[in-house]
Amino acid sequence: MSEILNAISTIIIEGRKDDIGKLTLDALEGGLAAQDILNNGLLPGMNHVGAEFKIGNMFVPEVLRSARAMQTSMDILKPLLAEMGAEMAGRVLVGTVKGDLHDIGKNLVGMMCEGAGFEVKDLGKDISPDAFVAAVREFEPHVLGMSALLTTTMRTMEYTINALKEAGLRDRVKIMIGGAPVTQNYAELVGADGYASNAAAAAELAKKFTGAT
Ligand code: B12
Repeated sequence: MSEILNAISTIIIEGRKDDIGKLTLDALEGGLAAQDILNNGLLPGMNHVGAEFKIGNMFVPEVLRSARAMQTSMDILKPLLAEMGAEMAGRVLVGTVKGDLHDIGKNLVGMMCEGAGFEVKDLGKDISPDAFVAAVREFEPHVLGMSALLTTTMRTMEYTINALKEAGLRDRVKIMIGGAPVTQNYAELVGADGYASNAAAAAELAKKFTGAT
């Protein structure tokens, strides 16, 4: 890996948002392709962050810093990637269910999926089943991720899945769910395709669903 790609990975791991923009531009000016910067600079950095987070060596504020640095670089690269028709890993739609205002974990899931190369649309929080259905119809995601942090709102995941069934859209999207009260058993009970306990595992699950590696 070239020196500058190594430096980009390091800056992502260290979450240095103010330095990553200049380095990304330097790499482009030095002749590196946007796809190369994404695959061999940003993603290895973010993969490292995900792995460290999973084993408890990095914590939420650090992951958020890394994700923001990643976002800064992606803002520069995205138009170039789109121009070159670079293959994204797929589309992921995320949102926190109706009645629930907790969005920190959901934001992390979105950022980690973006870090894994997905195009992510974040609907925000307090999202009704109908709004999820409308967004699935419009955005046509490969994966829908629903988050709930309250035992009182987790039932809404089931209602949303039912609404997708009624709209005839259920089979067009893989559904993963998560949040503190959610479990693998619950995912099976409500007919989701999977559950992940943290953002890194969520990105891995999305990759598994779409066959991206
Ligand atoms: C921060 C917080 C708040 C903040 C939320 C700010 C925000 N912007 O999100 C505020 C202050 C607004 C808040 C409000 C309330 N809260 Co609150 N809150 C928390 C707290 C302390 C941390 C949650 C958090 O962000 N954790 C950090 C993130 C990174 O972890 P996470 O959300 O679990 O997400 C990870 C995984 O779960 C997973 N994941 C998450 N989403 C998804 C989605 C998918 C698809 C996948 C695959 C994975 C995944 O990956 C994430 C990253 O690794 C928890 C306590 C706790 N320890 O969880 C209580 C907690 C969730 N809140 C609780 C309560 C009761 C409330 C209130 C009702 C309090 C009140 N009386 O007003 C209100 C409800 C408001 C509402 N309608 O939603 C209770 C819930 C109890 C229950 N059994 O339902 C908790 C557990 C606290 C407690 N012990 O009592 N809260």
